[in-house]
Amino acid sequence: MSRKLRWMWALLPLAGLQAETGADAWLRYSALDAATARRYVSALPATVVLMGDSPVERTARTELIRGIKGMLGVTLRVGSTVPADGAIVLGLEGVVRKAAPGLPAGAALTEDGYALSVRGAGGSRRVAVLGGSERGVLYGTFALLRKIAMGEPVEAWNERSVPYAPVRWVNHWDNLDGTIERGYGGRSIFWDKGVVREDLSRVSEYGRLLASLGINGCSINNVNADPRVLTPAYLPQLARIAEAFRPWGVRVVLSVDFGSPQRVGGLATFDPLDAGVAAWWKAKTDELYRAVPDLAGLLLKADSEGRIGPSAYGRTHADAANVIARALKPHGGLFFYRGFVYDHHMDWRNLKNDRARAAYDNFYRLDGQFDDNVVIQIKHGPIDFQVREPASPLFGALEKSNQAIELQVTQEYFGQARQLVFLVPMWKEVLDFDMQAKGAGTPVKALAAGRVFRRPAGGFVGVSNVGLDANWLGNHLSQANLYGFGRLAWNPDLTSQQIASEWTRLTFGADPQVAQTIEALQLKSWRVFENYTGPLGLQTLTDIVGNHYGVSVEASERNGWGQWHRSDEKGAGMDRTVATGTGYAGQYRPAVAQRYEGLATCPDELLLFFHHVPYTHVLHSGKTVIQTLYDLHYEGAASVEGYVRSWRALRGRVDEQRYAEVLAQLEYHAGQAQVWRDAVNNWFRRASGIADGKGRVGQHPGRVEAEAMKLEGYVETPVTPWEGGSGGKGIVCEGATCSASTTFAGQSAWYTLRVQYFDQNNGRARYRVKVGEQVVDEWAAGNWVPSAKIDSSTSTRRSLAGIALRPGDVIRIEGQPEGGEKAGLDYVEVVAERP
Ligand code: GCV
Repeated sequence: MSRKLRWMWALLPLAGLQAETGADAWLRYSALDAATARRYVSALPATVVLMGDSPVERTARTELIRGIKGMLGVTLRVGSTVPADGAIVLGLEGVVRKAAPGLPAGAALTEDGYALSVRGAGGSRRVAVLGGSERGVLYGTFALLRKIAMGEPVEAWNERSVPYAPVRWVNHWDNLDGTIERGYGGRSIFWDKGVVREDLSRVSEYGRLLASLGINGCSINNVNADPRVLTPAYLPQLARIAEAFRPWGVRVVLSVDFGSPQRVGGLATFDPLDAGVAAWWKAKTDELYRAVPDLAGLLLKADSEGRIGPSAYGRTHADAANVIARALKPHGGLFFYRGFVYDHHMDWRNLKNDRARAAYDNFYRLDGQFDDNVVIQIKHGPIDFQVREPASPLFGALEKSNQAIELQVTQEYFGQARQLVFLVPMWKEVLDFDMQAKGAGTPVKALAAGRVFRRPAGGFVGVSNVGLDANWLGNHLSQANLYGFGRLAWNPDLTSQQIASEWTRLTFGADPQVAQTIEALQLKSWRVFENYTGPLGLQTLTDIVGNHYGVSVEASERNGWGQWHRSDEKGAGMDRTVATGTGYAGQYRPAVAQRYEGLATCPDELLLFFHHVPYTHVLHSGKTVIQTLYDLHYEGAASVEGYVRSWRALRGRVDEQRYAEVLAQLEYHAGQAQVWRDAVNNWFRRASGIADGKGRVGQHPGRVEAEAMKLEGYVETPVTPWEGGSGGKGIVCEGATCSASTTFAGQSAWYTLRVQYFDQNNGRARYRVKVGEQVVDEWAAGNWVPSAKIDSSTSTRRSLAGIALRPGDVIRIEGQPEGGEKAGLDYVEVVAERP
């Protein structure tokens, strides 16, 4: 950027940016600056002509008018024939070519693809948006609008774009009562109190967001499915959702319960090989299609995490899949069978047991037995959306079955939308990973899309779980994950940088400082998160049997769920080698297997996923495992502190509402990263008995433990697990109000005061901080985190900058419990401010 431009941006008014709720996400169509808008207006025809009349095509025209009005401030005229003085023409490729001859030739567009063509100049310019299907017309229109928002000159718009894969779906884990399993953006947009919501306007707005990315299918209920959705009372309700989505080209998908023939069908069995069961699925599917003629398909989670499945009758997954797929076949529907099948009662004492093996072991022998409209939906890694997993070996193993990759947009193991984690770089690593399934050159994306073994169906499924909250996902920056999923599903060759940059510009505008800052934050956030939550392939060291949020290093051990990392006093990591371990590494094709099998060839970032090594093992980096764990946790937490500083510099450049909401989120995030840093480091310090070479772990200058303060009414309490609290302990208030005081003994200067307290979700305790007699801060602990306990999940930081302290000052924290929340405290930290 030129110096002059930088200077002009610096002059931007610091006020006047309108508050935004985030509801429009990346489709804000906010006004471009006057000069750019003028340039577009004079380069574009004033009329739009739609050569077609389907609901989806009409949506395209309405969207074009809306976008141009918002960004350029002019209203396109609606024409019915192509006028001599030029027009923007929308329609199916064949239809437009006939009506407006002279368009450049190109290979026929495959379904859902689009082409943009710009001919002529000035007033008689013709811009054509051609679709391979009605949806293609809509996708091309969104692409055109994106180009305007990105500032691309009209002359450069010529392009042809076809989706990489036919399946570009999202899944929702919404329950009929309106709650969402692993949803962090509020209640369901589809369901409320056991029925489909009366007001489906949010579904239609969601359809718009999905269509703008080229997403063409959406499952509307939890894979932990309630069988009632297949009863007659629900059919007209499902039809209403389909109706809300239809103008956006999004087709409904339904999750089903495998026991339905018995549970709601009144049969004595749900055995997939029983003729009566097959007939039931056929009749039920026919009934579904009468209600929703464009239903895209059905989805099933079977024999997993307590869901019933074909194992009840000793049948195979192929038997189960085919019986439903055959019922769908005459309607053109697809049947998605989840590869997420594993035993959650595994014996942890058996060192050969390994949950990571499960998907491959369950499915690879059945390759060739699934009907052509069955798709095996495979999570991107072998475990369950952990912070780093290798690509699932099942992608490279299935040659005669359709497959789709399942990516999780909702941040279940990634700070649950309370923390900033842009998942696209992680997904890219998996999608681009070469499984060597047919020699080199078979990346996961090509396998999932059915391109390697020429399968008729396949593609990308994202677990989205958006909710009714204005910003859909629980925070503004998490929207980039939904955007990124959709863009990758259309074109997995896009880079993380391209996606981050597009999303930022569309969502926050063209100010270069805003763009650079947000892009940089997004792009590094996954690795930063990995650094403080589970580096070197340990997986996410979270409360695996509980809320999947806070840190709990041992929660995954010694239970049947099989997410073991087997860290003990001697070393860490799961031995998954063929030679001495569970044999999981051998599920990959030989070239990949060898790389993971060898200690010397296994990449550091997955070392502890594949090998159990002593803490003193030296990595490729030259550092020991233990020192790397310590260092990465400090680096990670420090990076998140940096997020706050970077964001603060955007004050006045982002509208006040989003600025304040993101700032609050990042400040909270910085506190959580510190909790993780200390917990994981203290745990490994205790387990290994090896001190931090840099002397930081367990040393916290300026920190005063709450239990060491002068307490009035407060009593000491253990924190469980111990590593979640500083010193393993905290204090809780057993009376109406309590206080904890300490006398400052440092030098007179300006300080930041950090109060680490416990903000549970079962009350709204009040806190007040005094220095001497002066109240310097007070707040109510009303934050929502998924825990009602004094633990690492609820441990929250309040930072108070610019406090002048003198030796002898008494710092006093007063707590007032409310509900079940006992105004818990962990420590106070006094941090000198840099002059
Ligand atoms: C819908 C993980 C999640 C569950 C989820 C399951 C699945 O185990 O924690 O909430 O259930 O995956 O993908 O089926």
